[in-house]
Amino acid sequence: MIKFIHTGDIHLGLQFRDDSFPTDIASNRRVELWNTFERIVDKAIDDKVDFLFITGDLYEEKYFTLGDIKRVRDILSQAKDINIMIIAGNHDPINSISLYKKIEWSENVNIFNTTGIEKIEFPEKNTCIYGYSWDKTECKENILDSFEGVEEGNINILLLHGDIFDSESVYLPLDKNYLNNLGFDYIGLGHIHKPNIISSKMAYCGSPEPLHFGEQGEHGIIQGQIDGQGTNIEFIPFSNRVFLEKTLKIDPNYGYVDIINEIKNCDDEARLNKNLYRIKLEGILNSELEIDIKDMVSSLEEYFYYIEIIDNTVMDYDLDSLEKENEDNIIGYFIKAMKNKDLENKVVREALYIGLEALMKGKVG
Ligand SMILES: [Mn+2]
Repeated sequence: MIKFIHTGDIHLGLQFRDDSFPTDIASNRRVELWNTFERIVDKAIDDKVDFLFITGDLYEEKYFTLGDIKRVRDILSQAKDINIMIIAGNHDPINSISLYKKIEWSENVNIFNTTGIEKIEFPEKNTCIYGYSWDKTECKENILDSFEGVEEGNINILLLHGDIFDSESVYLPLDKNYLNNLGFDYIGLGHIHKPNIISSKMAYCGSPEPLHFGEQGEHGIIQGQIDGQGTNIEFIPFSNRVFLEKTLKIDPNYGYVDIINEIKNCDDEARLNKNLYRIKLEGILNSELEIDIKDMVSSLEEYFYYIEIIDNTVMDYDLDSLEKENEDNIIGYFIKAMKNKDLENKVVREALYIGLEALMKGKVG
């Protein structure tokens, strides 16, 4: 029987500069990547697992320093009884100039480092681990072409950093059914940041800490066990924070305070203080309300660890006077035309507001 933890796509060193984050949130996030990486290694030690798999993109080559890779080495060396198996991904490819090659690793760390699939054997555990490391930032080769198959009687595990969802991907396209039929007891995948259990024997671990609003919901690690009965894998939420996007529907009866309250009540207090929120406001705004999104964010900041607001609302209009004021221009014609449709119909009414919004902006601009 063997026990393992599967992680990957940690992206240590990521700067979070592309996001709208203020510097304190960005630097916290960088620290949190390191802390979560350490927590994963600590969990592997506490759970006395046999293997820790890291399936690519452990770090961001672009930003990583020799000091950083030594820090990785020191963290991993503490798990001296755990076989740590690392494949390189497209963000941390292993080649002659790679940081992976600049230092001496402790004996428990195994970094896959040949072209093609490499096999590392653990006879005392009756286990063979196969892996493929990237040596460049794009890869379309069929690396499994020359694969000769697994040895029956062993526990066989394959580690790959690639894409099973897009056969045209330049990030190592993989065929799920083909992989399934290779006879592995577990295939640990990296590259896709959303955790995804593909089958009882194959999973994307996902990034343990989500990296931006494109990576919403729970993130964590895969924990597994393989014995005579077969393979058992489970996703364990492990991230310090999650990214959440919420859409709030505003109607013309809402005042400023109503909107603020609605946003404050979008989740419970403890979660607001912990997670990162993107609030999208939609619907029709009372024409007397003047919303300054910056002010609104400032007044909400004490309730949120991080909040950003996207305003997609449209203004409510006094249609009759607006029509009168614009009888001879396109705004007036548009209102007249829309009034001939059913304005009680929600879709028609929204189309009217969106159209008016665009026309009024054109008028002002
Ligand atoms: Mn990645």
